[in-house]
Amino acid sequence: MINDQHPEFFKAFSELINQRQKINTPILITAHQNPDGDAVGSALGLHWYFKRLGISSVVMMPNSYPKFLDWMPGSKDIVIYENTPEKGKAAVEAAEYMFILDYNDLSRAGNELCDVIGRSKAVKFMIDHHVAPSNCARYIYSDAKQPSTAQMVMLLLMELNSHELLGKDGAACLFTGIITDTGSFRFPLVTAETFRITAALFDLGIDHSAIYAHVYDSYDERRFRLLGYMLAQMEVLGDAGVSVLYLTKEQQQKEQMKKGDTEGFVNYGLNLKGAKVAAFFREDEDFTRISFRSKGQIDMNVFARAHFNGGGHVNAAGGSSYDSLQDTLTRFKELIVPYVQIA
Ligand SMILES: [Mn+2]
Repeated sequence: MINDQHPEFFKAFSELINQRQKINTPILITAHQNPDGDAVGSALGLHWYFKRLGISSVVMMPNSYPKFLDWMPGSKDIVIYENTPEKGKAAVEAAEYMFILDYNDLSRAGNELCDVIGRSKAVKFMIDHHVAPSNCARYIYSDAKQPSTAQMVMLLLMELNSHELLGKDGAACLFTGIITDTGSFRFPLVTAETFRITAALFDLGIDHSAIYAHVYDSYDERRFRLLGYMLAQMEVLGDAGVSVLYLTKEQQQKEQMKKGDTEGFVNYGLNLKGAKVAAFFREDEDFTRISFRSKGQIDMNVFARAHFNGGGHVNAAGGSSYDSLQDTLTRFKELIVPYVQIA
């Protein structure tokens, strides 16, 4: 129960909604940079809940979300800070209450917005499932054992016996967060509880097949071609169970790659029989973005923090490198083989 494990958070959240008449400005709901299905889903889910309680709220993301999420109810009204910084700043400055969803350190809101949020006097509530939360919120509900922030939002509302207020729209948003952060219920952190809360979302009338089609059957041709390059040049460190995936800058330019096109590409590496670790390197203008995935106990959060300026979860982390793509790949291969062996 959240009331037992995070009593301060639970009490403050309960008071907030019980005394909602006293809130004078829209509650600001924020999530991390490069928002994914869980960031957008948990934020919009909470937004729908507030709406049906008569609480006005604004959802703001540091930059735009991937196109496969633009069907989500309420997504059109999301403030994208990068596109409209003045509007974003005004929303932060006006807010008396702010939610920090699916991130646990202000740096994850991006260079500019993190300062703006840092200066805000709003009372901040954090709901997040990443490891090692910083002390950037007044009330913190942080649990790295939870498979998604959307699940945490649902648990909170269920404990308050008020999740039915989500309605079909809010439920669809939370369901999207759950499936995208769990690889459709297959990642290790999924528990019976995940299925119980998902059942409660079904009871609210979600059309799960339609949601799956929106999220997974949304590739355009460009994405297939990029995927083709990446798979054709996959390197396998067979003995170590590591698959190395990458796309060069030239390949991305040739296909006029757009943001979000390579979302989920790293997961293909784990489809290889015997693979324990997959890494995907995307060469950018002056650096390389890296995604790490692993199975079992191999801790990619620790690995990414130690070697590639990143972090995340045990089985899913990210990082970056300012060396050339080739040097980065070489360095990764040298580091990962002994790392897998000792794990
Ligand atoms: Mn998440």
